[in-house]
Amino acid sequence: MVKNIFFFLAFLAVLSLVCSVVLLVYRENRILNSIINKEEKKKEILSQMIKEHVKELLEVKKEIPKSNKEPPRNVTLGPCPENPPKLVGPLLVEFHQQRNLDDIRQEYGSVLQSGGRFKPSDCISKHKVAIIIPFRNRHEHLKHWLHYLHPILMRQQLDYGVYVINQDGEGKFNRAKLMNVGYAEALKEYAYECFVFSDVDLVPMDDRNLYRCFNNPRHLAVAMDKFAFQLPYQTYFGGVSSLSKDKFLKINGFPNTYWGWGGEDDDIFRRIIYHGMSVSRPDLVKGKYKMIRHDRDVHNEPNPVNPHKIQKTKWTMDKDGINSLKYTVKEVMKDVLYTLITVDIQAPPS
Ligand SMILES: [Mn+2]
Repeated sequence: MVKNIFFFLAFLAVLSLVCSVVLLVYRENRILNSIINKEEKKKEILSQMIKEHVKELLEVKKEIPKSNKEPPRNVTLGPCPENPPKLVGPLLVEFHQQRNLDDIRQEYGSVLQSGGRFKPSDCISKHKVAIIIPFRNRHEHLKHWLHYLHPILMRQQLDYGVYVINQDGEGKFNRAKLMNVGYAEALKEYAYECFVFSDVDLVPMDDRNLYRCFNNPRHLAVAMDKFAFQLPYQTYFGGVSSLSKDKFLKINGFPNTYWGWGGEDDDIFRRIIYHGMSVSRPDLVKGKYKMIRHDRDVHNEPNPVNPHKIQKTKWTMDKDGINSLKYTVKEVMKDVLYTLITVDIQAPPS
């Protein structure tokens, strides 16, 4: 009897041992299986993610040439960065080669809108800039200017338009009055907030010289080759300058009464100082300019009256300016590279 009980107990012990071993092995297996399963799921998710990413990349790659020209309408663009990322710094500028308008149209026409208008395609520019060029009979210079300036202004990510203000007739030339006309005419087309006034024969030699407006009126052409890359005198404001719309209005625009060559830029400098502002400038490296060599134009002789006129700027500036501007538009011509506005500014005969 005792022997039987002992055998039974022994049997039970062996049975429970076997059971627990079986259970243990089963549990281990399950844990192992679940680990293996998890790993496989992870692998699957990862490979799915990689597949989708590659698909995305391929799609983006396909879209690039399209988005350069015309971004999809439903995509909201962000603001352009404060510092344009594609500037290259010093530029090679030369005027020996004859330029052909058709070549320049071929090169930049596809990214411009009629009238020499441009907006970056990949971001919203906060610089709405009208470039104003006083002009008469300088078509060769204009070709060089367009050839060099369009790509620079594009790299600077400006929302810009080019306005060539052509003085009609053979009377005395008036640079400052033409610039006033440019201001008024450009504003009829678009809500420009900044105005860059440039002579047609001046090309910047560094694209870091930004054609935009700053807190103060800005003189850009600080280091011209014809002045040995130096400022000719401390109050010089000639060649290329920029003023925001409100600063331009604050000084009542430019004088209308400087006929012939000289003095108007000094008058503008005085207007700025008399209105409590100062002039900002780039440094002499970024502010380098190359001027196209030329003889003095006919009907633009130095006017001996002008040097005396600037002595009176303080008393004349509030009545001679944008508030007294009178002119007649004769013709507006839209080229893809620029807008040409021919105006009668009631010039005295020369
Ligand atoms: Mn010149």
